[in-house]
Amino acid sequence: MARKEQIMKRMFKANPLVRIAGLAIVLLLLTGCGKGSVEKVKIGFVVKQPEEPWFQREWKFAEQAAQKYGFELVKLEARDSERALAVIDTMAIQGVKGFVICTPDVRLGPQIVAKTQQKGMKVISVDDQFVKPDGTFMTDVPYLGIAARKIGEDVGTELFKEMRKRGWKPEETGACIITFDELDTTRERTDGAIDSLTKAGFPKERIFRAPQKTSDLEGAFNAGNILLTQQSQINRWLIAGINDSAVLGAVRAMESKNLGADAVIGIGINGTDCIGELAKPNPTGFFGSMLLQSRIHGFVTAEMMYKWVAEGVEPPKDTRTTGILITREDFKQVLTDQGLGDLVK
Ligand code: FCA
Repeated sequence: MARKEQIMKRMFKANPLVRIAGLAIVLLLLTGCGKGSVEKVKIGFVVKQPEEPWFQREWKFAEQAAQKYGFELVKLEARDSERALAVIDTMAIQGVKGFVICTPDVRLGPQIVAKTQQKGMKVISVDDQFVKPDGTFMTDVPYLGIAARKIGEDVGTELFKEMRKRGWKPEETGACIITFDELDTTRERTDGAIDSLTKAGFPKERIFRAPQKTSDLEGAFNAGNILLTQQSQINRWLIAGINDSAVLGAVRAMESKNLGADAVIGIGINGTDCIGELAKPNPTGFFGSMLLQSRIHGFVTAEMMYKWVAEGVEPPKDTRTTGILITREDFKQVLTDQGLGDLVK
Protein backbone atom coordinates (compact mmCIF):
# COMPACT_ATOMS: atom_id res chain seq x y z
CA MET A 1 0.00 0.00 0.00
CA ALA A 2 2.70 2.47 1.12
CA ARG A 3 4.80 1.46 -1.85
CA LYS A 4 1.92 2.10 -4.23
CA GLU A 5 1.52 5.61 -2.79
CA GLN A 6 5.22 6.30 -3.27
CA ILE A 7 5.04 5.29 -6.92
CA MET A 8 1.97 7.45 -7.44
CA LYS A 9 3.70 10.45 -5.83
CA ARG A 10 6.73 10.02 -8.04
CA MET A 11 4.58 9.79 -11.15
CA PHE A 12 2.71 12.97 -10.24
CA LYS A 13 5.93 14.83 -9.64
CA ALA A 14 7.53 13.55 -12.78
CA ASN A 15 4.85 14.19 -15.36
CA PRO A 16 2.59 17.24 -15.51
CA LEU A 17 0.27 15.43 -17.93
CA VAL A 18 -0.28 12.61 -15.45
CA ARG A 19 -0.88 15.31 -12.88
CA ILE A 20 -3.68 16.90 -14.92
CA ALA A 21 -5.22 13.53 -15.71
CA GLY A 22 -5.07 12.66 -12.02
CA LEU A 23 -6.79 15.88 -11.07
CA ALA A 24 -9.48 15.24 -13.64
CA ILE A 25 -10.11 11.78 -12.20
CA VAL A 26 -10.33 13.21 -8.69
CA LEU A 27 -12.83 15.82 -9.89
CA LEU A 28 -14.93 13.22 -11.68
CA LEU A 29 -14.97 11.03 -8.61
CA LEU A 30 -15.96 13.95 -6.42
CA THR A 31 -18.86 15.07 -8.61
CA GLY A 32 -19.94 11.44 -9.08
CA CYS A 33 -19.93 10.82 -5.34
CA GLY A 34 -21.70 14.11 -4.72
CA LYS A 35 -24.49 13.09 -7.05
CA GLY A 36 -24.83 9.73 -5.34
CA SER A 37 -25.16 11.22 -1.90
CA VAL A 38 -27.96 13.67 -2.79
CA GLU A 39 -30.04 11.15 -4.72
CA LYS A 40 -32.54 9.80 -2.24
CA VAL A 41 -33.95 6.30 -2.14
CA LYS A 42 -37.46 6.37 -3.64
CA ILE A 43 -40.30 4.42 -2.06
CA GLY A 44 -43.80 4.27 -3.58
CA PHE A 45 -47.15 4.22 -1.76
CA VAL A 46 -50.15 3.28 -3.87
CA VAL A 47 -53.75 3.45 -2.59
CA LYS A 48 -57.05 2.33 -4.09
CA GLN A 49 -59.33 5.10 -2.75
CA PRO A 50 -57.44 8.37 -2.25
CA GLU A 51 -60.68 10.20 -1.39
CA GLU A 52 -61.04 8.15 1.83
CA PRO A 53 -59.45 9.98 4.77
CA TRP A 54 -58.14 6.56 5.85
CA PHE A 55 -55.81 6.44 2.85
CA GLN A 56 -54.87 10.09 3.19
CA ARG A 57 -53.75 9.24 6.71
CA GLU A 58 -51.65 6.34 5.49
CA TRP A 59 -49.92 8.69 3.07
CA LYS A 60 -49.43 11.28 5.77
CA PHE A 61 -47.78 8.83 8.13
CA ALA A 62 -45.68 7.36 5.30
CA GLU A 63 -44.42 10.92 4.70
CA GLN A 64 -43.29 11.01 8.31
CA ALA A 65 -41.25 7.86 7.73
CA ALA A 66 -39.75 9.49 4.62
CA GLN A 67 -38.71 12.48 6.70
CA LYS A 68 -37.26 10.35 9.44
CA TYR A 69 -35.18 8.14 7.13
CA GLY A 70 -34.50 10.68 4.40
CA PHE A 71 -36.11 8.82 1.52
CA GLU A 72 -38.44 10.22 -1.12
CA LEU A 73 -42.06 9.07 -1.00
CA VAL A 74 -43.89 8.72 -4.31
CA LYS A 75 -47.66 8.76 -3.66
CA LEU A 76 -49.88 7.32 -6.38
CA GLU A 77 -53.54 6.38 -6.66
CA ALA A 78 -54.86 3.30 -8.46
CA ARG A 79 -58.63 3.03 -8.55
CA ASP A 80 -58.69 0.12 -10.97
CA SER A 81 -56.55 -2.80 -12.12
CA GLU A 82 -55.34 -1.15 -15.29
CA ARG A 83 -54.04 1.81 -13.38
CA ALA A 84 -52.49 -0.39 -10.68
CA LEU A 85 -50.32 -2.09 -13.29
CA ALA A 86 -49.56 1.18 -15.06
CA VAL A 87 -48.29 2.87 -11.88
CA ILE A 88 -45.71 0.11 -11.46
CA ASP A 89 -44.22 1.18 -14.81
CA THR A 90 -44.38 4.82 -13.74
CA MET A 91 -42.55 4.01 -10.52
CA ALA A 92 -39.91 1.94 -12.29
CA ILE A 93 -39.18 4.84 -14.66
CA GLN A 94 -38.87 7.17 -11.67
CA GLY A 95 -36.35 4.86 -10.04
CA VAL A 96 -38.60 3.66 -7.20
CA LYS A 97 -36.95 0.69 -5.51
CA GLY A 98 -39.94 -0.69 -3.67
CA PHE A 99 -43.54 0.19 -2.91
CA VAL A 100 -46.43 -0.37 -0.52
CA ILE A 101 -49.83 -0.94 -2.11
CA CYS A 102 -53.49 -1.23 -1.17
CA THR A 103 -54.62 -2.73 -4.45
CA PRO A 104 -58.02 -1.98 -6.03
CA ASP A 105 -58.39 -5.71 -6.67
CA VAL A 106 -56.69 -8.37 -4.58
CA ARG A 107 -56.87 -10.88 -7.45
CA LEU A 108 -54.40 -8.70 -9.28
CA GLY A 109 -51.77 -9.87 -6.77
CA PRO A 110 -49.95 -12.36 -9.03
CA GLN A 111 -49.68 -9.81 -11.84
CA ILE A 112 -48.47 -7.10 -9.48
CA VAL A 113 -45.81 -9.43 -8.09
CA ALA A 114 -44.69 -10.57 -11.56
CA LYS A 115 -44.36 -7.01 -12.81
CA THR A 116 -42.60 -5.89 -9.65
CA GLN A 117 -40.03 -8.66 -9.95
CA GLN A 118 -39.54 -7.97 -13.64
CA LYS A 119 -38.70 -4.37 -12.76
CA GLY A 120 -36.39 -5.43 -9.93
CA MET A 121 -38.55 -3.78 -7.29
CA LYS A 122 -39.99 -4.97 -3.97
CA VAL A 123 -43.61 -4.90 -2.81
CA ILE A 124 -45.50 -4.93 0.50
CA SER A 125 -49.31 -5.14 0.53
CA VAL A 126 -51.24 -3.10 3.06
CA ASP A 127 -54.89 -3.42 4.20
CA ASP A 128 -56.03 -5.78 1.41
CA GLN A 129 -54.03 -9.00 1.05
CA PHE A 130 -53.18 -10.36 -2.43
CA VAL A 131 -54.88 -13.61 -3.41
CA LYS A 132 -53.89 -16.35 -5.85
CA PRO A 133 -56.16 -17.49 -8.67
CA ASP A 134 -57.40 -20.35 -6.42
CA GLY A 135 -58.55 -17.80 -3.84
CA THR A 136 -55.87 -18.51 -1.21
CA PHE A 137 -53.63 -15.72 0.09
CA MET A 138 -50.22 -14.90 -1.35
CA THR A 139 -48.55 -15.41 2.01
CA ASP A 140 -45.06 -14.97 0.57
CA VAL A 141 -45.72 -11.25 -0.03
CA PRO A 142 -45.25 -9.22 3.18
CA TYR A 143 -48.65 -7.99 4.36
CA LEU A 144 -49.83 -5.61 7.05
CA GLY A 145 -53.55 -5.52 7.77
CA ILE A 146 -56.10 -5.39 10.54
CA ALA A 147 -57.24 -8.21 12.81
CA ALA A 148 -60.50 -8.01 10.90
CA ARG A 149 -62.60 -10.66 12.62
CA LYS A 150 -61.73 -9.49 16.14
CA ILE A 151 -62.48 -5.87 15.23
CA GLY A 152 -65.79 -6.93 13.67
CA GLU A 153 -66.65 -8.93 16.77
CA ASP A 154 -65.99 -5.87 18.90
CA VAL A 155 -68.41 -3.88 16.74
CA GLY A 156 -71.11 -6.50 17.40
CA THR A 157 -70.40 -6.53 21.13
CA GLU A 158 -70.56 -2.74 21.40
CA LEU A 159 -73.77 -2.55 19.35
CA PHE A 160 -75.43 -5.08 21.64
CA LYS A 161 -74.21 -3.27 24.74
CA GLU A 162 -75.58 0.07 23.56
CA MET A 163 -78.89 -1.53 22.57
CA ARG A 164 -79.24 -2.98 26.08
CA LYS A 165 -78.31 0.34 27.62
CA ARG A 166 -81.17 1.98 25.76
CA GLY A 167 -83.56 -0.74 26.88
CA TRP A 168 -84.42 -1.86 23.33
CA LYS A 169 -85.70 -5.40 22.99
CA PRO A 170 -83.81 -7.53 20.43
CA GLU A 171 -87.11 -8.91 19.12
CA GLU A 172 -88.15 -5.36 18.23
CA THR A 173 -84.82 -4.38 16.69
CA GLY A 174 -83.18 -5.21 13.37
CA ALA A 175 -79.49 -5.44 12.54
CA CYS A 176 -78.46 -3.97 9.19
CA ILE A 177 -75.09 -5.30 8.10
CA ILE A 178 -73.53 -3.55 5.10
CA THR A 179 -71.34 -6.21 3.51
CA PHE A 180 -68.72 -6.41 0.78
CA ASP A 181 -67.91 -10.11 0.56
CA GLU A 182 -65.59 -9.86 -2.44
CA LEU A 183 -62.77 -8.84 -0.15
CA ASP A 184 -61.59 -11.01 2.74
CA THR A 185 -60.67 -8.24 5.20
CA THR A 186 -64.14 -6.72 4.81
CA ARG A 187 -66.05 -10.02 4.88
CA GLU A 188 -64.28 -10.98 8.12
CA ARG A 189 -65.36 -7.70 9.71
CA THR A 190 -69.06 -8.15 9.05
CA ASP A 191 -68.98 -11.90 9.75
CA GLY A 192 -67.34 -11.09 13.08
CA ALA A 193 -70.06 -8.55 13.92
CA ILE A 194 -72.81 -11.04 13.04
CA ASP A 195 -71.09 -13.75 15.13
CA SER A 196 -70.83 -11.70 18.26
CA LEU A 197 -74.37 -10.33 17.93
CA THR A 198 -75.77 -13.85 17.68
CA LYS A 199 -73.60 -15.09 20.52
CA ALA A 200 -74.85 -12.25 22.70
CA GLY A 201 -78.41 -13.40 22.02
CA PHE A 202 -79.54 -11.21 19.12
CA PRO A 203 -82.06 -13.21 17.02
CA LYS A 204 -80.42 -14.57 13.86
CA GLU A 205 -83.54 -13.98 11.77
CA ARG A 206 -83.42 -10.26 12.58
CA ILE A 207 -79.89 -9.85 11.20
CA PHE A 208 -79.99 -8.67 7.58
CA ARG A 209 -77.05 -8.58 5.22
CA ALA A 210 -77.16 -5.68 2.78
CA PRO A 211 -74.45 -6.15 0.13
CA GLN A 212 -72.76 -3.08 -1.32
CA LYS A 213 -72.20 -3.00 -5.06
CA THR A 214 -69.40 -0.47 -4.60
CA SER A 215 -67.46 -0.11 -1.36
CA ASP A 216 -68.22 3.56 -0.75
CA LEU A 217 -70.87 5.72 0.89
CA GLU A 218 -73.17 5.68 -2.10
CA GLY A 219 -72.97 1.90 -2.40
CA ALA A 220 -73.93 1.60 1.27
CA PHE A 221 -76.76 4.14 0.95
CA ASN A 222 -78.26 2.10 -1.87
CA ALA A 223 -77.83 -1.19 -0.03
CA GLY A 224 -79.41 0.31 3.09
CA ASN A 225 -82.35 1.69 1.12
CA ILE A 226 -83.14 -1.67 -0.44
CA LEU A 227 -83.12 -3.33 2.98
CA LEU A 228 -85.33 -0.66 4.55
CA THR A 229 -87.86 -1.03 1.78
CA GLN A 230 -87.96 -4.79 2.36
CA GLN A 231 -88.14 -4.48 6.16
CA SER A 232 -90.26 -1.36 6.53
CA GLN A 233 -91.99 -2.72 9.65
CA ILE A 234 -88.77 -2.48 11.70
CA ASN A 235 -88.18 0.92 13.26
CA ARG A 236 -85.17 0.35 15.47
CA TRP A 237 -81.87 -0.56 13.92
CA LEU A 238 -78.33 -1.55 14.74
CA ILE A 239 -75.85 -0.94 11.90
CA ALA A 240 -72.50 -2.58 11.25
CA GLY A 241 -70.52 -2.39 8.04
CA ILE A 242 -67.14 -2.84 6.47
CA ASN A 243 -65.91 0.65 7.36
CA ASP A 244 -67.06 4.17 8.30
CA SER A 245 -68.36 5.00 4.81
CA ALA A 246 -70.50 1.86 4.81
CA VAL A 247 -72.13 2.72 8.13
CA LEU A 248 -72.48 6.39 7.19
CA GLY A 249 -74.28 5.40 3.98
CA ALA A 250 -76.73 3.24 5.92
CA VAL A 251 -77.25 5.99 8.53
CA ARG A 252 -78.16 8.40 5.69
CA ALA A 253 -80.57 5.82 4.25
CA MET A 254 -82.23 5.48 7.70
CA GLU A 255 -82.53 9.25 7.97
CA SER A 256 -84.33 9.35 4.66
CA LYS A 257 -86.96 7.12 6.32
CA ASN A 258 -87.07 9.41 9.37
CA LEU A 259 -85.05 7.07 11.56
CA GLY A 260 -82.57 9.19 13.50
CA ALA A 261 -80.34 9.08 16.58
CA ASP A 262 -83.10 7.73 18.84
CA ALA A 263 -83.85 4.82 16.51
CA VAL A 264 -80.44 3.89 15.11
CA ILE A 265 -77.11 2.75 16.56
CA GLY A 266 -74.36 2.53 13.96
CA ILE A 267 -70.72 1.64 14.61
CA GLY A 268 -68.17 2.04 11.82
CA ILE A 269 -64.56 0.94 11.32
CA ASN A 270 -61.54 3.17 10.48
CA GLY A 271 -62.35 6.05 12.83
CA THR A 272 -60.77 8.48 10.41
CA ASP A 273 -63.70 8.85 8.01
CA CYS A 274 -66.38 9.86 10.50
CA ILE A 275 -64.84 12.81 12.34
CA GLY A 276 -67.23 15.34 10.80
CA GLU A 277 -70.13 13.10 11.75
CA LEU A 278 -69.07 12.69 15.39
CA ALA A 279 -68.40 16.43 15.64
CA LYS A 280 -71.94 17.39 14.57
CA PRO A 281 -73.69 19.40 17.30
CA ASN A 282 -76.65 17.02 17.34
CA PRO A 283 -76.14 13.26 17.55
CA THR A 284 -77.02 11.14 14.52
CA GLY A 285 -77.51 7.39 14.17
CA PHE A 286 -73.73 7.11 13.79
CA PHE A 287 -72.86 6.15 17.36
CA GLY A 288 -69.15 5.46 17.08
CA SER A 289 -66.34 3.74 15.23
CA MET A 290 -63.50 1.31 15.78
CA LEU A 291 -60.48 3.53 15.34
CA LEU A 292 -57.73 1.71 13.45
CA GLN A 293 -54.02 2.47 13.66
CA SER A 294 -53.36 4.41 10.48
CA ARG A 295 -49.92 5.36 11.80
CA ILE A 296 -48.80 1.75 11.75
CA HIS A 297 -50.38 1.15 8.33
CA GLY A 298 -48.65 4.21 6.82
CA PHE A 299 -45.46 4.80 8.79
CA VAL A 300 -44.47 1.25 9.60
CA THR A 301 -45.10 -0.19 6.12
CA ALA A 302 -43.07 2.61 4.51
CA GLU A 303 -40.36 2.11 7.13
CA MET A 304 -40.32 -1.65 6.48
CA MET A 305 -39.93 -1.02 2.76
CA TYR A 306 -37.13 1.47 3.28
CA LYS A 307 -35.21 -0.92 5.52
CA TRP A 308 -35.75 -3.74 3.04
CA VAL A 309 -34.45 -1.66 0.14
CA ALA A 310 -31.68 0.22 1.90
CA GLU A 311 -30.52 -2.30 4.50
CA GLY A 312 -31.73 -5.64 3.20
CA VAL A 313 -33.94 -6.22 6.25
CA GLU A 314 -36.86 -8.39 5.16
CA PRO A 315 -40.23 -7.36 6.57
CA PRO A 316 -42.35 -9.81 8.54
CA LYS A 317 -44.75 -11.72 6.29
CA ASP A 318 -47.90 -10.99 8.30
CA THR A 319 -48.58 -8.12 10.70
CA ARG A 320 -52.02 -7.36 12.20
CA THR A 321 -53.26 -4.27 13.99
CA THR A 322 -56.15 -3.73 16.38
CA GLY A 323 -58.84 -1.08 16.90
CA ILE A 324 -60.44 0.86 19.73
CA LEU A 325 -63.95 2.24 20.06
CA ILE A 326 -64.43 6.00 19.73
CA THR A 327 -67.74 7.77 20.34
CA ARG A 328 -69.01 11.34 20.34
CA GLU A 329 -67.92 11.60 23.97
CA ASP A 330 -64.28 10.65 23.69
CA PHE A 331 -63.19 10.82 20.03
CA LYS A 332 -61.29 14.10 20.37
CA GLN A 333 -59.21 12.80 23.25
CA VAL A 334 -58.57 9.36 21.76
CA LEU A 335 -57.59 10.77 18.36
CA THR A 336 -55.22 13.22 20.01
CA ASP A 337 -53.65 10.41 22.05
CA GLN A 338 -53.22 8.39 18.85
CA GLY A 339 -51.29 11.15 17.06
CA LEU A 340 -54.33 12.18 14.99
CA GLY A 341 -54.97 15.42 16.84
CA ASP A 342 -54.89 17.51 13.66
CA LEU A 343 -58.10 15.76 12.54
CA VAL A 344 -60.06 17.23 15.45
CA LYS A 345 -58.67 20.74 15.59
C1 FCA B 1 -59.86 -1.74 3.52
C2 FCA B 1 -60.98 -0.71 3.55
C3 FCA B 1 -60.49 0.61 4.12
C4 FCA B 1 -59.78 0.37 5.45
C5 FCA B 1 -58.67 -0.61 5.30
C6 FCA B 1 -57.97 -0.91 6.59
O1 FCA B 1 -58.94 -1.39 2.52
O2 FCA B 1 -61.49 -0.51 2.24
O3 FCA B 1 -61.56 1.50 4.30
O4 FCA B 1 -60.71 -0.10 6.38
O5 FCA B 1 -59.18 -1.83 4.76
